[in-house]
Amino acid sequence: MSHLRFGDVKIKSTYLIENPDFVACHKANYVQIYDVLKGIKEGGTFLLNSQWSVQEMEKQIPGDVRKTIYDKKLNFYNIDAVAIAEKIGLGNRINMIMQTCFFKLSNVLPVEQAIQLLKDDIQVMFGKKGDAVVNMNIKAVDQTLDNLLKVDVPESWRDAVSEETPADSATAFVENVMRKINAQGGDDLPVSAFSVDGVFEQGTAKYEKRGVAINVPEWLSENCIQCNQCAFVCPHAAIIPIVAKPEELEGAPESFVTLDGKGKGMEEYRFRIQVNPLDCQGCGNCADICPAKTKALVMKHLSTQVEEQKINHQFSTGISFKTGILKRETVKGSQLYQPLLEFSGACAGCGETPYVKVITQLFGERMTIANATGCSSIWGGSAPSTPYCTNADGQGPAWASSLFEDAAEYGYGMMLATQSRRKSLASRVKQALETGLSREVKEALEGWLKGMDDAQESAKYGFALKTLLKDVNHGILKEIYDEKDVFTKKSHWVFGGDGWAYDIGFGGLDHVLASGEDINILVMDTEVYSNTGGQSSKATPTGAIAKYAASGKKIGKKIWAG
Ligand SMILES: Cc1ncc(C[n+]2csc(CCOP(=O)(O)OP(=O)(O)O)c2C)c(N)n1
Repeated sequence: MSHLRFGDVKIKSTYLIENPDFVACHKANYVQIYDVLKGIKEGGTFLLNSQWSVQEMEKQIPGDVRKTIYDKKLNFYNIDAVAIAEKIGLGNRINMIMQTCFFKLSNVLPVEQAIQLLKDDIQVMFGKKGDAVVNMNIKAVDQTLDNLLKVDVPESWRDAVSEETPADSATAFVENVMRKINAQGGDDLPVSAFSVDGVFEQGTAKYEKRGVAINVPEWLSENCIQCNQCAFVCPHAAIIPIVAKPEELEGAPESFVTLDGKGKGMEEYRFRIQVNPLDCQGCGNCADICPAKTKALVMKHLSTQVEEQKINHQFSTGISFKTGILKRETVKGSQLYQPLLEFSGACAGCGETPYVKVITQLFGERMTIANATGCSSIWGGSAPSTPYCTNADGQGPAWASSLFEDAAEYGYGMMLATQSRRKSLASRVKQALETGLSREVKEALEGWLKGMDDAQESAKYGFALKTLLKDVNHGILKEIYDEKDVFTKKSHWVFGGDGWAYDIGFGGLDHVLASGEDINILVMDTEVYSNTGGQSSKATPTGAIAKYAASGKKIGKKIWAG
């Protein structure tokens, strides 16, 4: 029973389970992140999916969790479901195995009956995918119970204590809000913990370090051809090239192997591909794309990589991004720019995030984004953590989401607002140029006026003006300085999926395209409504079978002309 408070009224709710008899943790490292055993009943059952032996559990399961297992006399079971699934060919699909365990341990049905029902259900669920998939799932059910082990809880767990985790450099928001919400403690936060205007701190996904991948890439330096394609396709910015001057490598960990930079522009630099194992989701796209004759990336179990690469990744964050040495508009060169979309919680292998990531590498420091509802608004702005981040100068995409249907108009409004502010800025600059000015200020103002619609020129003269005018505290030059956030020409973007672009937001999109204004539109055409589970959109091709269009698509895909 829980109590929700509305002013002075207390409403009792009975729908939340606060004292479970049975808890299952399907991702081993969640025992380190969440209070998974909160409220579990004495003598209850705890099922863990892990590859740990009892000795390893001593190291991996936090002391307070081990003590709860001991104190509450829990029936503690472990199964290495991933090992079974991988052996059968199911990859990391462990749901049938975990369901079989649930029915064995929970006693809600006689286990034989439950297993038969599961197998019948497998036919219904996977029949369309063919016999091979059905048989693999049935095999998974059959191989479960022999591998389900009751853990003999050691006496020593009675006195187990959690080690203090060393504080990192996280901000107050991360400590006081984000971590609490992520640990399922959001209900306990007061309203005052949040900002009144709904603004969330940027770049906080990097503090999550979820470690959810089963396998992560290992870089084999000797095979690497330095093409950066692995980084280009990574949906999570969890693998990036490190380009360093030799002096930046002083104090590097021993395993921080680097190569001589290959190709024009790289002569003075050392090169390395750095994997960030705790933010990787294990999709394997990097290893698949690697074009080297003998692959330079191979997927290895997280536990074999994490210790060494965690430290190497940490070290790599101190090395600056080498912008300007390779062409920004190339696959290889773009990857030397900081992704301003890092470590989103998008699904492993997401096909949307790599496109957005590379756009942030090309334009991120001056971008605005109006985002339709859809997957991209979920991985782009899931409270409490935010993957859009800023560079070392504090510049990055300004992102907001209004509604599913109005993203185009919303972005158009952002563009018009900036355009009108810049127009008025230009007239102030003209006015100022008619007054007596120092030579430097005059040159900077003239340069800005001439180049205001050019990204590089407006940034260059804008930077000069910020320096020259920072101490001015009255008059027209102060008014100009106060508009410094629009000195640089913006890159305005509207993001959305095909459900937005072809169906629900099409009218606004058409209107904005017809305006001919300088606004960019990215349609992430996944050919279904991905975020709501796979309904067909007008972009779904004829005959395609989607989750919620089980009998296929009757009419053809809507095509954009021109
Ligand atoms: C007016 C309106 N209708 C329906 C929804 C529910 N809804 C949210 S996202 C979404 C699907 C988005 O699909 P798509 O635009 O293709 O983006 P994707 O998730 O595939 O990236 C729907 C139907 C909504 N938020 N607003």
